[in-house]
Amino acid sequence: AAHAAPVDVQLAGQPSKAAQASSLMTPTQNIYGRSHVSLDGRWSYIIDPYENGYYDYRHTPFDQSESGKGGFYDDRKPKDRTEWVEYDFDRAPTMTVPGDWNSQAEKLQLYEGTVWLRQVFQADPKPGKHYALYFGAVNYEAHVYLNGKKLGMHKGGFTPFQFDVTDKLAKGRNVVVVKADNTRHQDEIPTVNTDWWNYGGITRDVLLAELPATYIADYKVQLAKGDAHRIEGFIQMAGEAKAQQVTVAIPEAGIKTTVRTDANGRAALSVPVDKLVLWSPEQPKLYTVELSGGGDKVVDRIGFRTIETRGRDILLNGKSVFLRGISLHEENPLIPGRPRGAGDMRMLLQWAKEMNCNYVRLAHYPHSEEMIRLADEMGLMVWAEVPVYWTISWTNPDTYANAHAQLTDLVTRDKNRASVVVWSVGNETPVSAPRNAFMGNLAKTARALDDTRLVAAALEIHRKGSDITVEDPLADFLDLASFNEYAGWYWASNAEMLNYRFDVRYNKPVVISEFGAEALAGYHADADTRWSEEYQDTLYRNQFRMLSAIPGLRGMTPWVLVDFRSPRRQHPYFQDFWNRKGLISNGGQKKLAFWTLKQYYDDVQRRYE
Ligand code: GCB
Repeated sequence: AAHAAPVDVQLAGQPSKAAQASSLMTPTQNIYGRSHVSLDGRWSYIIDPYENGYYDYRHTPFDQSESGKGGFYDDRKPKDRTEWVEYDFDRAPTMTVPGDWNSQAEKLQLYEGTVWLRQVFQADPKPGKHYALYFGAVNYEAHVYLNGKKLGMHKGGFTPFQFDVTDKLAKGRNVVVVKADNTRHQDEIPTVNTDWWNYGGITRDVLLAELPATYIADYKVQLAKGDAHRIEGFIQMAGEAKAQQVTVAIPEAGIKTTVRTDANGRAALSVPVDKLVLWSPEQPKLYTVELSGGGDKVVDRIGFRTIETRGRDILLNGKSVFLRGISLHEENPLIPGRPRGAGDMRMLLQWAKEMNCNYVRLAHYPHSEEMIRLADEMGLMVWAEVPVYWTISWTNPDTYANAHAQLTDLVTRDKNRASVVVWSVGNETPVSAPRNAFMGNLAKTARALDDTRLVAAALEIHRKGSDITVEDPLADFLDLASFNEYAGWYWASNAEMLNYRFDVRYNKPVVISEFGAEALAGYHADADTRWSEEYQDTLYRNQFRMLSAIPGLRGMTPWVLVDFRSPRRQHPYFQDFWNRKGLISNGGQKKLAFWTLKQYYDDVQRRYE
């Protein structure tokens, strides 16, 4: 024990106060619209594969010891030249936040494990204000410390979380340390097996927000389900005096209404409206919405539209619409890595617009809030999804609770975004009784949280002879018949696929959530040669022929906008860790099928006008 770090005695099974305490709070709605400073920039980091900064040499967490001391979150310096300290953030390398770590150091490209990140910032907390430390996303498990004290832990790589730091901020110098761990586990969401890169780190913005003593914590301001003449929603106040008069104003539309929140800070909102210019891809109208009350004021940009299904039709603002979509990952292939700002995201969405899309599937996890706000602005409808993907631990109640929390956080964050028209509760999950219960509950949850949007999941197909069917009890809970089908790629070839036909028996709109083929940009051959642009292009043409025969076809999101990184893609020449199903290469080069899909969408658009 001669070289053990100083630890305190801890009684077995009794976590200290430090370990129990958590300042986690529900993220504030529209955090970007609140007074804040950004803690983005260069953060110092320490790679810690053995979690040496978290556990002592007996593998007891330092923060479960009485003093809570000894971990790297102490950001310790030797007091003098005699003292022993084996880490030093000041001499450690730095990386950009927001940004995944894999793309920022060679040592980290394939790394899965713990990295410590530290930022130093100045603060001047004022009495009577609330302070919140907000993280847009950390993949996957984050332990956050402020000035050596633990604020709490959060799991889930794609949803925001926030800590109340009102009594914890120091005047002057503050140190925030994050232990980010992207290790995959079977019982987590997502689980161990995915077809995308497990980018680790602080992948979205970090903000310190200042809020008044009483403040508007959350609100929903949207059209009522299927009713273009009524705004419905709620206001949620938090802080000292929660019962308040709150005014909601949309000056441009001549709307102003006042509600009274109850002792819990809650008020329902219901306002008749007429003559609103409705949001649509053709005219993505956003209104300035002002909420004020209790000494707080917040301004948002909100669009208003209705989305419904009727039989096999999808109605946007009461009019039949075809979802001309494309699937995409939240990855900038040019880095390659997670987008580091709105410019990266705009590039991706602009590519979709160039293909004449009016819709995107943001697969397979919640993309950043900025992405959704851009979709609002650029006029793209959105399918938003939680990473309930493939073989989840369906019978583990903790796993369900985690999926439920991620879905709740997604809906909570994006409920005011007109662009979001579909909540997806998962992708390609194998039918079984426990899975049906798990995902059925998620679908009910999505609907209970927000009944103004469609609820869907990407289902799987079955083949019987030459018939392709979709038989999934989960469909009863869903608004769309959506499924992934890899005709021409994982089964059958270009030459064979037209011998099959779809037999989709649901009286629901059919929106194909995926099809596709891999092609290495610039590799040219005939339409029967795998990996060639011609193969991919012909597969798209064949797909259009097959799919056009489905009576209820109302949209599609082929897989995928851009080549993306995946550890599962190991062909040394054609793939080299890239899934090549992109219509655009990782270098930004458009493949033949890009133009073919655009052509198809141009034709569809003409038919729907
Ligand atoms: C799928 C998955 C997607 C994969 C894709 C593929 O069905 O939903 O995540 O990347 O197939 O390329 O195999």
